[in-house]
Amino acid sequence: MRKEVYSLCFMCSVRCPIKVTVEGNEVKWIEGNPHVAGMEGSLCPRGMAGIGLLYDHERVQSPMIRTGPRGSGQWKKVSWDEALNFVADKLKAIIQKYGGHSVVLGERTQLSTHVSKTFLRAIGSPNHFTHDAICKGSVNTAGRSLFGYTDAQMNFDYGNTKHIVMYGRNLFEAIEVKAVNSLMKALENGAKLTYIDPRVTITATKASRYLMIRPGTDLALNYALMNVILKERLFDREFIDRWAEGFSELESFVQQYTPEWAEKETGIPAHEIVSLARELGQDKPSVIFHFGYRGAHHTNEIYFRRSILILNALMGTIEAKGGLFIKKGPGEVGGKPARKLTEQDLPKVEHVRFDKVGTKDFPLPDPNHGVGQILPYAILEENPYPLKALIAYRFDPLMSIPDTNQTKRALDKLDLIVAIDINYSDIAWYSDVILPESIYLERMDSIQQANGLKPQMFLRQQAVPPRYDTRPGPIILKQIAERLEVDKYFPYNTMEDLVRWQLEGTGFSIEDFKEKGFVAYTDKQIFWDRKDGIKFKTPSGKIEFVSSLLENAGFESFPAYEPVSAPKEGEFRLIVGRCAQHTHVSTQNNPYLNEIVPENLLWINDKEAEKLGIKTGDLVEVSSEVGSGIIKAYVTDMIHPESVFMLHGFGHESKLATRSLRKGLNDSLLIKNITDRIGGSPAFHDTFVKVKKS
Ligand SMILES: Nc1nc2c(c(=O)[nH]1)N[C@H]1C(S)=C(S)[C@@H](COP(=O)(O)OP(=O)(O)OC[C@H]3O[C@@H](n4cnc5c(=O)[nH]c(N)nc54)[C@H](O)[C@@H]3O)O[C@H]1N2
Ligand SMILES: Nc1nc2c(c(=O)[nH]1)N[C@H]1C(S)=C(S)[C@@H](COP(=O)(O)OP(=O)(O)OC[C@H]3O[C@@H](n4cnc5c(=O)[nH]c(N)nc54)[C@H](O)[C@@H]3O)O[C@H]1N2
Ligand code: SF4
Ligand SMILES: [Mo]
Repeated sequence: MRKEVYSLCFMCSVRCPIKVTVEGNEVKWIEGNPHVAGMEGSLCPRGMAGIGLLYDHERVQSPMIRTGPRGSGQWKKVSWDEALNFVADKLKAIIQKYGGHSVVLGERTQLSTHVSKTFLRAIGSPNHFTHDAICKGSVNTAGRSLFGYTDAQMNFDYGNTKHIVMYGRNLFEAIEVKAVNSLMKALENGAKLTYIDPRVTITATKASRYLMIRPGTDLALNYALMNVILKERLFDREFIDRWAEGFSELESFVQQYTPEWAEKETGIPAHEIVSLARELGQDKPSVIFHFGYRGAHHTNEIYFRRSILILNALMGTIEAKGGLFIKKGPGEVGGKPARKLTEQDLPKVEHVRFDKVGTKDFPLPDPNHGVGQILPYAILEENPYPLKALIAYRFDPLMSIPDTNQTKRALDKLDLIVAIDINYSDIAWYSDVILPESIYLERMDSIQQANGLKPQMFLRQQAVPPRYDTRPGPIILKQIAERLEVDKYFPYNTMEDLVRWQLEGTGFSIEDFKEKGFVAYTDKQIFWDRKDGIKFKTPSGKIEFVSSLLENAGFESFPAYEPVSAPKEGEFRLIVGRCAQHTHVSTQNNPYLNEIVPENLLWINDKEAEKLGIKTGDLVEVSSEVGSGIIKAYVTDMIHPESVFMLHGFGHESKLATRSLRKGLNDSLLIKNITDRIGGSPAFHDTFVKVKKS
């Protein structure tokens, strides 16, 4: 029998709504949910490769317990009872001896993150962290410092924009399907795209203006744009008068940063900066300066992300058609959101977090997410206290935290590593126990509260039964909790029970999701009134150019610009990023995606390559202060001479993932683990490397 199941893709975290065609227990086809505006049936390459994941015999098929040394690949296949008892017994002993706070759980934020947070609170640990800071911590902090909202609480009206500026936001390769479709439509209708990157990406090829910036100098460009915008009075005066605090401080600060000054720093001609500012002045307020995620990642990234948001404010884009909007929740229309387990009366935890977020040592990053890249330091230095167990849940610290060698040394100190994964990832390979989760097509998940211009809820509905001996994450965690006798916080036996519990009081039922996969609280788009209705969540209720968040913590709102150092002779600034065919470190072993992009290459500028005698296809050795490795070179004039580039996520070491084993090079082997101590992001692009023919 053929049926259609509406669900949510999870080949990456964007969670596009999908329609899955099922015959018997087989998935025959997956496409974008046609009922959802912006999806138009489309999916990205990874979304299509979900079928490859479902039928992949190289994913983890049953719980496994390691029998040889860590990383030796000696495993015993065990029953769920055996695996769960093993984990619970170890955790019990660790908690008894070192306290609940010695247990850390790190995960990529997902729909059931409320369950893992509850699990940690139940065992008395403050040490839950997500990927958020590692991905974009400083964007989050910048948003809170200016508007009182995190980046996750804002979005862009791509479809109606007249001009979008993206700083290394390589949207047409680092994909969100709805955003891509909407922006393509806007471009077809005449919108402009200004794209800034030291490297010519696919997005650069679709741009109306591409600026090959000197790596790391975007902040200088933005200060010069502000300089012109203020001097030539190109900003939205009415909006600024009504909503901004600290305008005069900003104005006097940027006076020194002229386009001529910025030309020397960025390599972008002064006249280009002036004409860009003037064009944006004409197109405002239907303008977007995308806050981005992974473009320029440096130790002062907080100020770069703030500068992007300040430009949005100056052009009055907030709550304008074709600009930046704050996501609206069900409360806007008198509705109630789905419940979360964390809303229960959970035990208080007394210890500070392992990363010290929320203390005066690290006051500003978002305590809802923590700062994951601090983990290796916390373990190695036993500061603030010894950590003994790590549960890695859909997160691979070995590849996703910079400096793999250091992370490995830290993991070696732990008494227990548990991986809740679907693949033989490098962390699964290095763990003591693997608890395999059913993949997204095989499980129901917690409700997705989708705030936006129209608040909605989506449901990941199970399309087919699990092919192998796997379970949904919230069931796995509940079953460990039972063994630790803290299961009273988990009022469900099945995923359906959990979802029904979440929906209580919302006025919606699980059956309401059958037809289209989502429910809407309203069918009208909600924009707030730009004259009087914007609810900024800063202490002043305004946009804080001079930020109380920063200043109260002892940081300046406008520190003087520090010039970006050029690499020494024979060195390059390493920059990294994504391609359309892979998700981070997850999909390199996918049978379809591996066939299309099997390995990463080192992009190197043609003139620099010539000096080093390097040709495309040559094997080269790349080395930094913290590691080195071999990779094939790709010689091109499409990259700035100061930088070399490689895709993130390759160079896997797990031998049970045979297609991706040792293909390409792991960027985390080379990148130093240093952090923007104000915003929380790792400084991914602050490592210099030497390159030579191997
Ligand atoms: N296909 C695919 N799509 C994804 C993901 C995925 O893994 N695969 N992941 C999702 C996630 S979690 C994220 S965070 C986003 C990431 O989205 P993006 O941040 O758009 O993605 P990256 O590929 O990391 O792009 C970084 C770009 O910044 C450029 N860059 C490096 N240094 C500088 C600089 O100094 N200035 C400027 N202006 N640019 C610089 C790099 O050359 C690179 O092109 O993508 C999301 N979408
Ligand atoms: N060196 C370097 N480090 C980076 C980046 C970089 O560019 N370079 N990018 C950063 C960014 S932007 C991000 S967002 C993070 C992402 O960091 P991660 O979350 O670590 O990366 P992912 O590839 O999304 O997924 C990690 C693990 O989840 C598993 N997985 C996939 N689906 C499921 C599932 O349904 N259930 C379970 N239990 N497991 C699943 C995969 O097999 C993989 O082992 O990495 C950051 N770290
Ligand atoms: S962007 Fe692609 S992989 Fe990510 S959820 Fe959407 S379709 Fe799936
Ligand atoms: Mo990310």
